[in-house]
Amino acid sequence: MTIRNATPQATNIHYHGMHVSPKRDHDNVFRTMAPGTTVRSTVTLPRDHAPGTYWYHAHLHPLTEPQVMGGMSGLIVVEGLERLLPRALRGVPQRQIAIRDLQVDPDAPGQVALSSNEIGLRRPTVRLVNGLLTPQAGLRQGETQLWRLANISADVFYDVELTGHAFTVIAEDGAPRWRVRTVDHLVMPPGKRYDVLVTGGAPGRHRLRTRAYPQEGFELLPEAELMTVDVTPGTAAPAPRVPRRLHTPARPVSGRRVARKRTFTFGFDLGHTEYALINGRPFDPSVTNAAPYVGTVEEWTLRNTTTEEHPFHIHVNDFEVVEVNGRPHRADGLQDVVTIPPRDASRRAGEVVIRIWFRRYTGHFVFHCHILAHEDHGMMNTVQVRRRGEPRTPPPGGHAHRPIGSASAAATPTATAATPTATATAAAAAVLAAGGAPGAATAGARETAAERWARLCRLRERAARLRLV
Ligand SMILES: [Cu+2]
Repeated sequence: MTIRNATPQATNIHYHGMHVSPKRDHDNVFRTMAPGTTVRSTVTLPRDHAPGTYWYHAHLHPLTEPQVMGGMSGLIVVEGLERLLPRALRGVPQRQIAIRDLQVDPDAPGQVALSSNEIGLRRPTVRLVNGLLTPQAGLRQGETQLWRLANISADVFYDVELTGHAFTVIAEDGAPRWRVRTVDHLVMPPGKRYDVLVTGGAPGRHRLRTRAYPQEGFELLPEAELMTVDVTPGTAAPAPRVPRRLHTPARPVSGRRVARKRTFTFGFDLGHTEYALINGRPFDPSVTNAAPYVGTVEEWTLRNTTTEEHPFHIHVNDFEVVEVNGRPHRADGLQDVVTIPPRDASRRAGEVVIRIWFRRYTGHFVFHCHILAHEDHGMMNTVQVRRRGEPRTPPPGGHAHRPIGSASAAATPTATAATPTATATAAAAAVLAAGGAPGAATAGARETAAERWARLCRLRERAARLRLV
């Protein structure tokens, strides 16, 4: 792919969920693409790569949240999922449903929040599907479609349902499931994908919507309509039978010998710009936090000492969840995003135990909280997968690490990211850098009247400069 960075900010690209090399010009988030440059990016998929829904997005610390919320993302479909289905379902129509949101400043109509300072975790947010406000889709009664649901939002969870219908989940995070389940709603943390079969039910107007979701640290996320689905009369055929188990290249890892155990504790230290911590420290671009050997399986305990949920995501390799809050968990398949539950009323940390098989690829990559505001404020660590005898080394250089808010705005940019395979949302974005003091609208912080006034002045000044008003 050829990627032209037409924004005034540095950026880069991550291929979320894909089992590909993290080195050189592959899935390398330590790379920095300078403003105005055109670079190449190569992704080579192994033959046994799992088919399903993936996505790409900007991943430059600490600008990931505003760049992803600004729209620098899109879907990637690795073809072949339908080949795992019974013959009758192999040709079903497919639909890509990329869900994200943006914020409009109530005091500056028409202004979209495009920097960390402007994005308010406690502000109302407008939900979009494929970049559109409540688009419309059609389905015939009795007809089955394959829907590729993806939450490509920067920060917020969705609890997705289609009124009067059920979802038959055949893949999660691009990994076909061993066990197929039919459910009436799907909680989707940022970064999560589900490939589902939907069969047209009663004719009439139905709604794809998110139920209200009580995401701690955010305004109560209200119920919101995402898409209108008109079911036209047809044959009231029964939903096609899907085998309860799929033959998937995503192999379980829970039965394999564990070479090493590690614990990572996700916590907050509010009052600092870098308030989101792992094992007591914010992200340090010069430190490799874990260096497992290639080919081994490790068991990681992910602990959460905060009152918020944190969706853990790791690059390059999927994992299997084996335990949640001390109880054994029977996974339906592999995944690349898992929500670590918050601490309980007695302040005992939430806990998820996962097993990861560091297959095939050596090199440096990261794991982090996929609430990108948390990631930008420090909740990220570096992993180096190495061969035996290979030394532990710091992450590759060139990784920008400026405090949030220090970049400067220039002109209205547009970015055109190359489109691997298929794109559901526009990969273009206008991303502006923040001009003011950091942290004004971040988690937990209530803005004072003076801060709010200063922020609005900065916003208006910038809007005037860009001739947006
Ligand atoms: Cu988090």
